[in-house]
Amino acid sequence: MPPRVAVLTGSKSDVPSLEACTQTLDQLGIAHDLQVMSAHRSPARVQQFAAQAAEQGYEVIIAAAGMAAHLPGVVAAWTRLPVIGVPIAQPGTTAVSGLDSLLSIAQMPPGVPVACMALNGSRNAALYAAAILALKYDDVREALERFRAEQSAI
Ligand code: RP5
Repeated sequence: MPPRVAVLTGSKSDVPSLEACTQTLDQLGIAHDLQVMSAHRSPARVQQFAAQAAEQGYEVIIAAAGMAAHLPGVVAAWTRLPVIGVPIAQPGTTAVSGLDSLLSIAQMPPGVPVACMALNGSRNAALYAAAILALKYDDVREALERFRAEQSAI
């Protein structure tokens, strides 16, 4: 099955913070792939990916980044697909405890929205992507309903 969700991240160093995201997508049976690209260090790659993402078959993009976290906003500028941003705060990498990445993602200007999750909230990014896909796909809706029922039973 071709990936429905692209999981992007600004650095290899962010990848451990995305394990909860990819595990949850796996748990829900949502095909996805993970790619590292940076709005600052590899801007041409970001543009190329985002501008072609819809025609490649992706339906939702999750973009995670830390510090001046411009990746989700730049991706959103190049695609009409819904973009879910995950601000990353790696221990010791940010002098302002992640407030930099949180505000960089939350404070998008009008016209180019990005859904902003909690700091390191990558599991919720997967669940939010699932909620979007559940509007269209019965298998995702059923998987999400099972997940919510199991969560309520605990
Ligand atoms: C951001 O800078 C990345 O998303 C990462 O969270 C942070 C540090 O990146 P590295 O210096 O570890 O590559 O762009």
